[in-house]
Amino acid sequence: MSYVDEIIEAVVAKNPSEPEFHQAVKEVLNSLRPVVDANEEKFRREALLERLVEPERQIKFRVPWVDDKGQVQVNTGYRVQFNSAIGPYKGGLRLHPSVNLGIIKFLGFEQIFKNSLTGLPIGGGKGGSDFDPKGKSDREVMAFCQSFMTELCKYIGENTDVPAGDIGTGAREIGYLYGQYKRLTGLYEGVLTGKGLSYGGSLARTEATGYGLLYLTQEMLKMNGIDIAGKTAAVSGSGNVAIYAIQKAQQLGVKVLTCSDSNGWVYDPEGIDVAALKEIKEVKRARLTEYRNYRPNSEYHEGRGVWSVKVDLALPCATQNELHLEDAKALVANGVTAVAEGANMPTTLEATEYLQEQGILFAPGKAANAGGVATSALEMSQNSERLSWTFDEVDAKLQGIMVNICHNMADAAERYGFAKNYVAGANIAGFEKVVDAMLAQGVV
Ligand code: NDP
Ligand code: 2IT
Repeated sequence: MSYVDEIIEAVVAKNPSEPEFHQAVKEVLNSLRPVVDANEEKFRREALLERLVEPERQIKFRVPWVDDKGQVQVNTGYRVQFNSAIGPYKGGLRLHPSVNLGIIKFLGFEQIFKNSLTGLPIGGGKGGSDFDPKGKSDREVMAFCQSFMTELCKYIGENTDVPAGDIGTGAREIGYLYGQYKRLTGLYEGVLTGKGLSYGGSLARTEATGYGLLYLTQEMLKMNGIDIAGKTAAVSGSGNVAIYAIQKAQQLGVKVLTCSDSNGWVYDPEGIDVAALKEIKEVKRARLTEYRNYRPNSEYHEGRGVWSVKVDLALPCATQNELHLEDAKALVANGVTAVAEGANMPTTLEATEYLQEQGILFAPGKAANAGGVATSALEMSQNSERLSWTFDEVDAKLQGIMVNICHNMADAAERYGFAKNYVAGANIAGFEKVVDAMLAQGVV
C-alpha cells in the first residue's frame, strides 16, 4: 500500500466519528501523492505524514456560565494547536452548536496549509465551542466569553497561539475575550486578532476575507483570459465573509444575485443591497426574512437553493459541505465559469471532483479565503511594532498576497503536471514550506 493510503487508513481508524477531519486529510493527502512518492523513503523514515496529521496539542475544557435566568449552563471549549513549524499557532474560534473535536481538527488541519500559503510566519490552529451565540443577550455572550478565556488564556499568547474570529465569533466576542485575557494576565498584547480599532485592531481586517476572495477570483479569471467585470454571482451565507465578498464583487462590476442564512435564501434580481444586509445582520442580528422589507422586488425562499440560480461565479461563504454534487451539476448545467470557496471546505469531495472534470475553474478555500488570516498576521505585525497602518496600506498588502497565492497555486499545479488543478496546486504549495521547516527542525 502507498504511504499516502496507509496514512489515510490510519487516520480513519485512529479518529473514528470525525468525518470532516477524514475528508480534509483525504483531500490534502490525495493531491500530495506525487510529492510524497518522490520523497517516500525519506518521509517514511521521518514519519513526516504521521506527524502532519497528529496535532501537536489538543485542549478540551469545561465552560460553565450563568444565563439571564440565573441558570448555570455548561459548554465544551476546544483549542487544537496543530502545527507550529512555521510560526505561532494561528486560527479562529468557532462558536456554533455543531462544533465538536472533529470539526475543530478539520479546520486546524486546513489552517496549516492556508497559513503557509499566505507567505507569512504563522502555524496552524483552531478552536471554539458548541456555545450558540444566536438569541443570547450581550451579557450572556460576555459571561460565556469570560469563562471560555479563563481556561484558554493558559495556552495562548502573542508568541505562542493567536486566536481570532470564525463562525459565531465577531467583533463583540473578540472584545469580551480580549478584555478577559488582559484582566487575567495583565498583558496588553496582540494575543487575538480581529480586535476593534480602538484597542489594537487592524483596518481592513473586517473586510479582508471577503475582499481577498474576490481578489483571488479576479486573478484566477485573469490568468484564464476572463474579465471579472460584468459577471453574475451566487453567494451563500450572510455573515462576515459573505457580506464583504458581496461588497467587493459589486465594486469589481459583478452582480451578486443571492445570499443565505441557515433558514433560507434571498434572490435579488437587481443585485444584493449590501447596506440592507449589513443592517439586518451586523446591527439587528436578525434573519434574512427581513430583507424583503428593504427590497420588495426580491424573493425569500425557505431552505437551500442558492446554487439553483443561473450565474457565472459561485462563491460559497457559509459553512462546510454546503455545495453538494447535485448543486455542482445544477451550476454546470447553468453554465457556471468558476467556483471559489470563501468558507472552509464548503464543497464536498464529489462536487469538487465533478466541477474539475467539467473544466470549471475551482479555487479551494485554503487559497481563496486566506485573506482573512493573512490580514490577521498583518494585525500581529502592527501590534508588534505598536503602529497602525492605513486602510489602503493593508488593502494593498492583502491584494499582493492574494495575487501571489493565486500564482503560487497555479505554478505548483503546473510543476507537478496538474495544470489548472488549483486544489492540488494549493495543497502542494502550502505543504512544501511546512515540510521544509519540519525536516529542518528535527524530530519534534
Ligand atoms: P459568520 O458567523 O459571520 O457567518 C456565517 C454564515 O453562514 C451565516 O450566514 C450563517 O447563517 C451561515 N451558516 C453557518 N453555519 C451554517 C450551517 N450549518 N448551515 C447553513 N448556514 C450556516 O461566519 P463567517 O462569515 O466568519 O464564516 C463563514 C465561513 O468562512 C466559515 O466556513 C469560516 O470558517 C470561513 N472563514 C472565515 C474567515 C473569517 O475571517 N471570518 C476566514 C476564512 C474562512 P446563520 O446566521 O443562520 O447561522
Ligand atoms: O478560517 C480562517 O482562516 C479564519 N477563521 C481566520 C483566522 C484568523 O486567524 O484570522
